[in-house]
Amino acid sequence: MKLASRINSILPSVNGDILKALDKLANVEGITSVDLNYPEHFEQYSVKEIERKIKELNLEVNGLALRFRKHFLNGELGNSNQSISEDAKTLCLEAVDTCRALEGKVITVWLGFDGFDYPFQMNYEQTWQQVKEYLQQVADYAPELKISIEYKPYQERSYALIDSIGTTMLMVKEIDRKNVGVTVDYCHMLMKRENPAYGMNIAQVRGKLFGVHLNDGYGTHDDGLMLGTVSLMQTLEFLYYLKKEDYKQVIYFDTFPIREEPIAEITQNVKMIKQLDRLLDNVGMDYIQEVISQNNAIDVNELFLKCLKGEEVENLRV
Ligand SMILES: [Mn+2]
Repeated sequence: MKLASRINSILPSVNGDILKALDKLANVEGITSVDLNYPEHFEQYSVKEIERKIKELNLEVNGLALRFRKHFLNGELGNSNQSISEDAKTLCLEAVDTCRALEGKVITVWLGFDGFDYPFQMNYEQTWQQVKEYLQQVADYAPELKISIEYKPYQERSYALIDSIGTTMLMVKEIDRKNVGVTVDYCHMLMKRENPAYGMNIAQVRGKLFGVHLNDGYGTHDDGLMLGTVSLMQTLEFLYYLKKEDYKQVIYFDTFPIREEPIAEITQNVKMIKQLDRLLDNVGMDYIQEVISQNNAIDVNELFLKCLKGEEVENLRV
């Protein structure tokens, strides 16, 4: 199982020093991979220095995630000011170059500012086409990399342009490039009132699942809580489908420890995912498949009870 975690969780505890944050992250047992934000994580040290540190720590670079700052407040690739949307594309291409230098595989694009707050504010179709064409250009610039769209229904904007598994898959289909797919974020799915396993499975079975962000929350906000702590059964179902389809890519803990000691928090996420993975084995993948094939809520409830049985949980040690 390849696991990564949010570096920004650690940064405040190391005076914002990215190399020290990587040191700490690598010390967490079970963490194998790293996702860096572009450009924010490349402001203190050169790419070479970061690369050297990552190699020294024996971590694998999964990829880079774009972080668009204030310049893009009114939109990134979809900005109606063409000089700003061109800047957004340039930032994407720079991220591609940096990702190549670090031998990463995935560029994650979350367009947090491409959206609208008012009726009559956005030209929907024009913006859609513009974003589509820019993403095609980014994909064609980086045919050996995966370009993955991470959607979120709202926040930063009241409505995002790409807001759900449905609009993301439509965008991916219209972009029509093999190397463009989806990153699903569990909390974002809850915010859209998607059932995470279902939404993820839509992308997964079509070969378009390029990234998974796990966390938990109550559905209204991007709470970024430790995984499995609120919606345990939905998390278990999500992990069941990842396992069933033999997901081999990185799982990234996108959680926000604000009051918690970050390393302890990341450690809990690792422990939880390993425990839930063993629980699936213990309950039995075939048995779960059999329950699903019955399409019967009573059988499903029996499955829950089986998951809760003490003696089985007792056998589960990380
Ligand atoms: Mn995320």
